[in-house]
Amino acid sequence: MSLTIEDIKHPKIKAWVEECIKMCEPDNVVVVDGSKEEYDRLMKKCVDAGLATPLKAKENCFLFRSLPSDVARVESRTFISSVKEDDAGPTNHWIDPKELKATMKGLYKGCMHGRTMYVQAFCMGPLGSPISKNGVEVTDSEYVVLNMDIMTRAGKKVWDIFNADPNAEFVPCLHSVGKPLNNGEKDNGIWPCADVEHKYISQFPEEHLIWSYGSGYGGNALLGKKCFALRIATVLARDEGWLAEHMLILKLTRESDGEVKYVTGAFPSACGKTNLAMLIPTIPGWKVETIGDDIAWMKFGKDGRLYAINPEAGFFGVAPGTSEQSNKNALISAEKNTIYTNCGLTEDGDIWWEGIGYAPKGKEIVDWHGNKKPCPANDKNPKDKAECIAHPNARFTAPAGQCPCIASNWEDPNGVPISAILFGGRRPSTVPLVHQARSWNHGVFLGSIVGSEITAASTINADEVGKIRRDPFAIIPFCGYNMGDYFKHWIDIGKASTEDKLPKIFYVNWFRKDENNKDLPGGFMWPGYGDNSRVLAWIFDRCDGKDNFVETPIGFMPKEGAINTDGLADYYKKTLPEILKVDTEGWLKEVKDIRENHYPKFGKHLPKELNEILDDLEKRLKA
Ligand code: OXD
Ligand code: MN
Repeated sequence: MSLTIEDIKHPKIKAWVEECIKMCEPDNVVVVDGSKEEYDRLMKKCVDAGLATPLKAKENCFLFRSLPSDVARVESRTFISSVKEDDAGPTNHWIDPKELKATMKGLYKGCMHGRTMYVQAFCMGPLGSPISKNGVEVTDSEYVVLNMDIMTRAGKKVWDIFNADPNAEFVPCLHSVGKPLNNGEKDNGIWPCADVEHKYISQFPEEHLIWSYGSGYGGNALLGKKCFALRIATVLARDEGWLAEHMLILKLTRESDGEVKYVTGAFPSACGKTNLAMLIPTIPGWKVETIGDDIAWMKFGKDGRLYAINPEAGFFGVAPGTSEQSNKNALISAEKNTIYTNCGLTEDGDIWWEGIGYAPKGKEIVDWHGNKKPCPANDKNPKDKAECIAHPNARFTAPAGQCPCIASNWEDPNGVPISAILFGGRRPSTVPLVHQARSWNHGVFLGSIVGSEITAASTINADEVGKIRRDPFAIIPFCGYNMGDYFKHWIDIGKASTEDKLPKIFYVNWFRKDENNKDLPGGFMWPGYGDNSRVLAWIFDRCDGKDNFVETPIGFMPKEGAINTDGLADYYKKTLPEILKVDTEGWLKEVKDIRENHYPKFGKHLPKELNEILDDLEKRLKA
């Protein structure tokens, strides 16, 4: 039975929804119940409006195409609107909340004319978990409701929580695509959104409030994800003494004795976070299962250990590059009940993208703009990005429960105890395959220096090539407050427990290159993907304190023979010693870059502990 506004009993939610109705002036209001019947009805509405195409080749799967102006998160239009500018810090865009609210109220006024307003209650995290948090998204986009239905626990079960407790906390999330339909106008198959200069993705950290306007895409619009589970949650975590992180969570089992360890990992975009979370080990005797692929919320248990939950219920994965070889488990996860966005459409009604592992069948294919093109002969990226069949940020939204390697306890309300935290980026030089921090604070230092080297492929500015684009803790676009204070929060978390109970911290680098070695596929000195299990096995043993390491100036590293190389191609066996040694000269340059270019950005907010570790590292490298 569908819900109506009368079914909302929670006084604060009711009052806030009424305010939204008054401001946005929708034609109708629907309270989302989360039923299958409702999902099917909203999807049919999208199909009838020409916004979605059912995929003949995949059960209950649909393809959406957005406008070229609305294909990704828009960091330049994302605001941390704290009362004081200093609280947003040097890495966030800031507008005074009074000014931003006045501007956005002007845009919201009447913005839902001709549209239905959906009121969707959702829970981030397993229902009933003490770590989970609830929100309500008000939106005029069916696409958002459908995606949020996959990505969160949404609907009646969450309304029941609110109706049972009039004081239950919630994060209000207001969203509009910013495209009112006046005088009977229709979308007519055109993705609704506003011009870039009218897009606003706003977080008001003091009020734990989210206002998003003008974009219908991903992290801009599915407000439970980046806006709530990271930007607002980092603020909640700081204030309440826990961690909200841009991290995958995996379960690692040593099959010989069934011993299990849980590992989280933070990597900047395009470093294979989803692939690592769903890895298929190449070494026998090890099993990797997935708890989450993007976000981890970690809280201390009574035993002083950090316990993590995945606040999400689905994967919003990047499609291009996902293949049987790179991530078979992701492909299987998205075989049914999945929403695809900006992928190619084949003649037999299936999706296709560059890097899928095969050329499309048939003569013609429809690209992400909706134009017919001759089928490419292979799945390689064309030289000109404009020729791509799928947009490079094309996505699949798939229920996490469909993943063949989802851990049976992925929804444990108590979370899973974390033994290791990994950091990493794309570093073609200097940073070895793996090294372990000497202490929690040293680990915080490693998190604070995460970054990827800028390559000719990622910039049009030749002067930038070779420089490091730092993305500390891979959370720069998602931290809801001053990053210097965020570092301090991590240092404080270390003080709340003891080193033996805290997770061990590691820095990994799958991306060392030697362009001159023609044996190496792509010039990469390490195969990555399933072979990363070799490094995970070493990390597992390190967490048990096994004598498998040597001390070096940069931390603990595998001693000779400690990384399992059985079955590894000879050319990788040959390059392994090179990526397992300390490049003293490279690290001294790193120290200089951190001291001169990176840390000064955080001014007085940078905790002194990080400068001390930096000085200590330099001393050790020069000793
Ligand atoms: C994502 C991102 O979409 O990190 O997960 O941008
Ligand atoms: Mn992410």
